Amino acid sequence: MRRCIELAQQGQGSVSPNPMVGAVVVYHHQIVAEGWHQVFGGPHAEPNALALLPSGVPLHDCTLYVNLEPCSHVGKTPPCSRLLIDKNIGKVVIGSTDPNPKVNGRGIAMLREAGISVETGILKDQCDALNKRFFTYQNLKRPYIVLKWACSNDGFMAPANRERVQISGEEARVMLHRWRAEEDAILIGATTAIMDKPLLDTRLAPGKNPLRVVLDPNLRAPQLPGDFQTLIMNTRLGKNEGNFEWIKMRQDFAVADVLEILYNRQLLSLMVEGGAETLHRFLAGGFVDEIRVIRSKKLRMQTGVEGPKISMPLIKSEETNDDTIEYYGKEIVTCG
Ligand code: AOF
Ligand code: ZN
Repeated sequence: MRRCIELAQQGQGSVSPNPMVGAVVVYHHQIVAEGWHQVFGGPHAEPNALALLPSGVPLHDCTLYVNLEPCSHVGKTPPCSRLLIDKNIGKVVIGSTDPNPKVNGRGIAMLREAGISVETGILKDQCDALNKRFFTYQNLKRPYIVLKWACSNDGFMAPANRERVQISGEEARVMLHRWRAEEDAILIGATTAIMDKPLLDTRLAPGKNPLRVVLDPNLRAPQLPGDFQTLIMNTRLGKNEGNFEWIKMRQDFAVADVLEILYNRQLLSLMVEGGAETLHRFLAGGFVDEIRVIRSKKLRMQTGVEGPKISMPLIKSEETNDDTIEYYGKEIVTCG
């Protein structure tokens, strides 16, 4: 199952809104074939693994391990459970059950009804953590939400005049770009868009650029630099111009309205990069799964815009040369 997780992770960044899935076939205690879901719309992990099975290996004497319940629905590909039944697999070992209402236990039931021995819940916590974004999206009908901010050693995000001050060091900036590549969307408020004019891209790390989302009810902010996909949530106009899309919202629209739009666009995850007011709105609504704080080791401000109070437990912290990276969450946030 650990190998399944490793394989699955190779789909990171190219399978969303699908989950990351890896599968291995074991014959006489040895892995004889492996596969993973590589790209959205492409074949699932199980057919990819079975396609590489060496000839002469009898599948009815093999066990297939997979970190997510094999699917039971006809989607972009035929159901994996059907394939495993037709190929006469000996046994199936599963990590997480699939919360997608099209599957949700039916894959396991199909296999069992066909007389196949099925074991479930193996390394379940790690398998659930691997697909925390997909699970949150399916179960809560909203993207998985990471709140992120950088602050001085004494907890200030910006000086009182809101001028841009470089808080985090080089290593933390590279880390942030890696984080961005892991999420489907990045969101900021109008004040941050006006004061920082951020690119919100991933130029310092490999990986795709996430969709950019700006909350700008009264269209106060100039257009963000860079020609990347961008949504501007506002109350004035709806229009499309190249990569930029203005979405007209009702007056006094709430965070929940924004999340509903992101959900309908099948965005599994969102990183909120500030500023303080936007972070507060997410926290006040309880729309948070994880918080990451980049805290400077040396910089002290004494006054300014304070970072939000955190009521989640500290899960771990990491040191870079200039900063301490604090991770807060409800549960285990790693899947290693
Ligand atoms: C599996 N194996 O490797 C994956 C599964 O649109 P489709 O047809 O690709 O189906 C997507 C759904 O299938 C996805 O939402 C999830 O429920 C399941 N993903 N299932 O048996 C896999 N990636
Ligand atoms: Zn499948």
